[in-house]
Amino acid sequence: MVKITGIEFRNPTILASGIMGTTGASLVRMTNSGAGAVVTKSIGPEPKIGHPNPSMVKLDCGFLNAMGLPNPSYADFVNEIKIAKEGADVPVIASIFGGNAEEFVRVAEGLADAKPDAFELNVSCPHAEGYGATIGTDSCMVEAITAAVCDAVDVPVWVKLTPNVTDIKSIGKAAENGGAAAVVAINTLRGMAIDINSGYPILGNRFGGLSGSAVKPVAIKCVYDLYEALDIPVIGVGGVSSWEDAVEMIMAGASAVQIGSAVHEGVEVFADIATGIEQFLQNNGYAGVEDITGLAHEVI
Ligand code: RRO
Repeated sequence: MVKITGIEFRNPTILASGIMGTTGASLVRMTNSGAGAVVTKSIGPEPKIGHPNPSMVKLDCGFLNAMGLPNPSYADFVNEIKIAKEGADVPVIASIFGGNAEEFVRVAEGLADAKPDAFELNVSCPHAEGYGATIGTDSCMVEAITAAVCDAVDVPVWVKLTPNVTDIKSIGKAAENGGAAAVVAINTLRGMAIDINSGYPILGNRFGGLSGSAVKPVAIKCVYDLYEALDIPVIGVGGVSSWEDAVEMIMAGASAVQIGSAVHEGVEVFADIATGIEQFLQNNGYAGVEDITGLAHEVI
């Protein structure tokens, strides 16, 4: 059991936004597979089809995606969160996006009826002009949006950060100053793949966001830096596919880990990782995840 931002989780594994989070039923399936909490696909103010196909490509080192924030809008999605809340015995977190503070607030208020346990503000999609790609690199906007949503809702607000910046600590500080209860790091790292036979970039959007094992060291460093800079919890995400990866992320400073790309290998990943962490803690005489959160900072 872990408690973060006042919410109790049966284990420190959380389904990351974007994977298996487009319906209430798929969110419930993830909780039945052992996830300690689930985060929805990011939901915005208007229906959005997303970028043209191909919108996802599998690489040796992970996935590149440019889905383009496809979603049915908050008005249509609110019922999916209700279904998830009814069927899930773990916290359900609503990931939301918008182009400005007013849109973020409209989406949060529109979903509040479904009683999500927290909101995760997606200010970090790497390939969505006008949404994450620009917002998440601007500390003033991050602070203003976070403050506006915190004012409008009565549940914890988490802010998901982009690694596509030179100083993630200052963006994390802006989220903290705005009233965020936690930061989540990292969203995907901007990248591209080219088909050498045609010479064309493979993704319909030409570039996208990289996830999976390739980004794990980037995520570890971001979590490490944020843990040092902030007083609020850091939730780690990026390339975690084994309990060893999760322990590494926790030692960097994470209070819990989100799992995204690895879910494509099988939904057992949540139970496997949660059991592995538990056994590691027991074998080494630790009482809980808190005992090893940020441990890497204590080593001289
Ligand atoms: O939908 C997407 O293309 C997407 C989003 Br919203 C995001 O936050 N991160 C990502 O890699 N893709």
